[in-house]
Amino acid sequence: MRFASTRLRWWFSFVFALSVLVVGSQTFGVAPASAKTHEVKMTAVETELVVDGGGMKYKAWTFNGQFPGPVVRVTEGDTVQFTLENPKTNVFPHAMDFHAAEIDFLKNYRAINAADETISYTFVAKKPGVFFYHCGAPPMIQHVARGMFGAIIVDPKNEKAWPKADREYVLVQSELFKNPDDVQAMFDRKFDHIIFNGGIFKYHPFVTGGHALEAKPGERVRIYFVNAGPNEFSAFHPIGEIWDNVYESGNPANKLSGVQTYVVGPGSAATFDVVVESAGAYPLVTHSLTGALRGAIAVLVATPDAKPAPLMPQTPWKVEIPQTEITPTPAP
Ligand SMILES: [Cu+2]
Repeated sequence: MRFASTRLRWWFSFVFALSVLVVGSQTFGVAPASAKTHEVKMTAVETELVVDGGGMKYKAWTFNGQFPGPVVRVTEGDTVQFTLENPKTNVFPHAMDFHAAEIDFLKNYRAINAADETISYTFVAKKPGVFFYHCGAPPMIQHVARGMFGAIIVDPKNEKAWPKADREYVLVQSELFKNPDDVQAMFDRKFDHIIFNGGIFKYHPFVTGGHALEAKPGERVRIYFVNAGPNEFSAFHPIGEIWDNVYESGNPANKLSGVQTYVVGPGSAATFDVVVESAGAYPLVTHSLTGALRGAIAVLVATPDAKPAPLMPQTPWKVEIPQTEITPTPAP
């Protein structure tokens, strides 16, 4: 009961903070042509989340109660004013490391205690792309394995730097260790599952509770792909298709064409464009098959009826906290 009320209180304060952010950015936002400043606040939340359609619970450590954390989206040249809070309802120290930032690690990425401590820092997102963010509190391998990570998209300032996407998704790959306290298993790479967006076969339509990612035939589908690790490499491949373009770290300047499989190491990211030629099913997998067959299959279904979808679609098993995207997409 205490847990429920704490959580409720946290949730209301989060919704309030978010509405202030959203309203603030709409009311006081500067002209679209110039760089913006985004206030991004996150709260470390140690909580229990469901990670498969059978209701399996996992003692996750999260940003904002989400596994992965919220997608942060800014434009190249924008400033991010970031604050992390570690409420006293938690037990462990936590921290935040943004791979999109170029700032002093010692000063900014230090861990803060579960005593309502906060840490704030500011960075300019100078390079476009898709970047990993994660908790760096020791042991970092455990904080990453338990879910303290997410994606930040830095859209290129020049929209014409690459083709316009018709549809966009974010996929974050990670390893799931059944016993979240077994740090030795993490060092020994004894993972039980490889998952996308915090769920085992979350986007596999043949699995209970799973729901495919959708697109219309002929659409350019852009996948912002992050590999959280903590240890395994991803060999990202679209079964039945070929990546039209792959952009290393999501930077339009790093363009590859006609790629079957592209390796994304732990702590790295890339942006994948696929134009689905015809209606059908196209499983997106890590072709490291021990990972695919233990959870890392996301089926992209091309159908003329495909509806608009959020960047990180949620499935029926994830109902307690709706997904949020912390920073609104900048106006064109
Ligand atoms: Cu942490």
